[in-house]
Amino acid sequence: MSSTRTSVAFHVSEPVAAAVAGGRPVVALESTIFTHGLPRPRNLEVALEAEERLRSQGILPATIGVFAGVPTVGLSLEQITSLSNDGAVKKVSLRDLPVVAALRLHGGTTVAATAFLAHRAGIKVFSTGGLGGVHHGAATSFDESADMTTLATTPIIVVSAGVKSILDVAATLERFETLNIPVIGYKTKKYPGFYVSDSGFEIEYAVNTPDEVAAICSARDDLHIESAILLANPIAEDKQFPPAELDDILSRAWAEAEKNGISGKDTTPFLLDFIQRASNGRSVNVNVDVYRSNVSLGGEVASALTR
Ligand code: PSU
Ligand code: MN
Repeated sequence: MSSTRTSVAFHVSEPVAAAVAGGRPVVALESTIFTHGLPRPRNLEVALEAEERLRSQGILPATIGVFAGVPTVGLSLEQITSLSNDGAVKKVSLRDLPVVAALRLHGGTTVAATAFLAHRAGIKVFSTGGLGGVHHGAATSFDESADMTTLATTPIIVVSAGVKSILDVAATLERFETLNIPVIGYKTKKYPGFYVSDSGFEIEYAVNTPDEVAAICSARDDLHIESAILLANPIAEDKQFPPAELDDILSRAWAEAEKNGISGKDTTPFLLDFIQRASNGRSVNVNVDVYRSNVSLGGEVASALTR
């Protein structure tokens, strides 16, 4: 009575599979950013604009998420639209993938789950906004993002604007070091702080061209090193969120999270939402600018990798 298992663990769209097989440039995009990170209806606009931006650079976008239980690399326009409008969609990190798959749920994939699926599909570059990292108070709460541990074992390039100052940036950089995850600044040795161009922490290396990033990637692969390469791309100073104002909003955000007993996977969305409301939506504009720039740079790196 044995039945053959015809189901595959995940679905790669036809165009993405063809581009990967043909060595053409593809950039992976996550879905938590539009399911849990940005307010409606802006979330959908941003998700679609990111895809369009890549297409105009001659790069194939592969937005990744879980649709009706199917981890999907290369969500369709309809699928992205429906995930953007669905309030019940789960925030899916790597540990959640088998659960939402079996229960046939919708999910927005975090950096961890997206990187995992992108790599499995053969994609080499992934652009996001900000990475998860070590939360303040992690020494007692143990709240550090699975983004970090997953990236330690996932050989991909991740373009981000660093980690938000909602996190403990110093502790996060220490963890990247422990986990053998290199952090490379794009045209800077100042680690960016997502909303702000400088988090106040120095990193060791800077590169000035996508070709240098591609060379680092090849060297990693030649060495069979399995960790991700983090390319940190700062927002331009004239577009950043006013740093002093951000500090003030952040202290209120932490206090509010504590007061409301927010923990676990709810913490990051709660803090982001607080910042959006406290800044009257201005943080969203910065968030979108940061993301646009990371998407474009991801496209340039993906092109460099095909040269
Ligand atoms: N940073 C952002 N916006 C986001 C996230 C991070 O600027 O939407 C999301 C990403 O998907 C990231 C996740 O992987 O939050 C991290 O959540 P946690 O801290 O629960 O691991
Ligand atoms: Mn967490």
